[in-house]
Amino acid sequence: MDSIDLRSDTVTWPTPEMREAMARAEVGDDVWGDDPTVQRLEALAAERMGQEAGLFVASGTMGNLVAILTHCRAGDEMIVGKAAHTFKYEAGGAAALGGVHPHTVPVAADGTLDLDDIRHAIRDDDVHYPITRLVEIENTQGTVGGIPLTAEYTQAVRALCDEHGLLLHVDGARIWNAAAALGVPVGDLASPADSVTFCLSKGLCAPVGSVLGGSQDFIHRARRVRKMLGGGMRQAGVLAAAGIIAIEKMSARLHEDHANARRLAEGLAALNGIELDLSRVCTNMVFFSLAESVPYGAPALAGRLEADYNIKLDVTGERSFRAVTHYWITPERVDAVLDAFGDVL
Ligand code: TLP
Repeated sequence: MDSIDLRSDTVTWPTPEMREAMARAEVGDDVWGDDPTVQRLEALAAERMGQEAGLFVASGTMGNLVAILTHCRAGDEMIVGKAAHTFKYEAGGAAALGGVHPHTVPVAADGTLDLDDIRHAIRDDDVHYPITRLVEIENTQGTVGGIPLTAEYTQAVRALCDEHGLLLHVDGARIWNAAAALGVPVGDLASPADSVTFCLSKGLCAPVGSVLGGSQDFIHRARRVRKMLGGGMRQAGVLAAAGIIAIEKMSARLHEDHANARRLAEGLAALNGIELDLSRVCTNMVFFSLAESVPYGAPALAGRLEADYNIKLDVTGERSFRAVTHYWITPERVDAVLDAFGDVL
């Protein structure tokens, strides 16, 4: 990767080992249930998540949508964070394709949905109301800083769902980052849920795909929904082969991305003109902004860094940025970014 691309961990290229495994992958028609590599990936993912079964899907967005459509019927309601990816960035798919009504509650600075807010959002049985069916939480919570949600919090939401007969979905796009940051097995964060999605194609470096986990019965029903959405793939083993390496090898190195995020954050925080709260850097995301003293905005600075230094950043507002570290961002590249910021500011 020539550029220093910090826009997201979705930009990661597959590793040489993945490309090798993809070339050698044993394949079959997965819609017929014939692809042994997809089956291996689904079983491995389910085992690590502490779920009974897994389903390989094309993306995190598809995994969340398949989960919601499998759990809910049109007219049901899902309680979800106002800042959740599913609510903000999935093209309204749950409402458009499933008739599922999102009931949003605030996301706290620590990435959690307040339990009382969830409790108050749960509807009584009244003809005026939709039927509350599902609660969704996001781990790590991306928009508030890539903050990991603990196993204790996840258990508390589980208990609340049980009290009210509700289902729990975890959008665990970066749940492996959460597990690495908290130092717990990923199953501790994923197994309390009725369903969980995680992405192979973000920090884990696979080129395509996510896995949805849940009970045997849930995955059986989800498989039909995936087909309905056009997501039944054929010789998908070439993709699943990279996913197996993502889980077995790449999940074990995410702490390096977190250390690089901290290195970047500490370096940026020390520069005049940058405002950054170091206490919020927990995983592989660094959010920061330009101080009032800087006479230009984020788009101009990002343009300059790209044109002159081949550095790409995610501009999140007039004066704000997100930088995401990943496999292709080494400590040397972090230092090159800090030098470039030092020159430009
Ligand atoms: N997030 C992307 C963008 O869409 C914002 C990113 O660069 O962070 N859940 C969460 C928490 C996500 O952050 C994302 C992608 C998804 C789901 C969707 O995954 P994909 O892109 O595979 O559909």
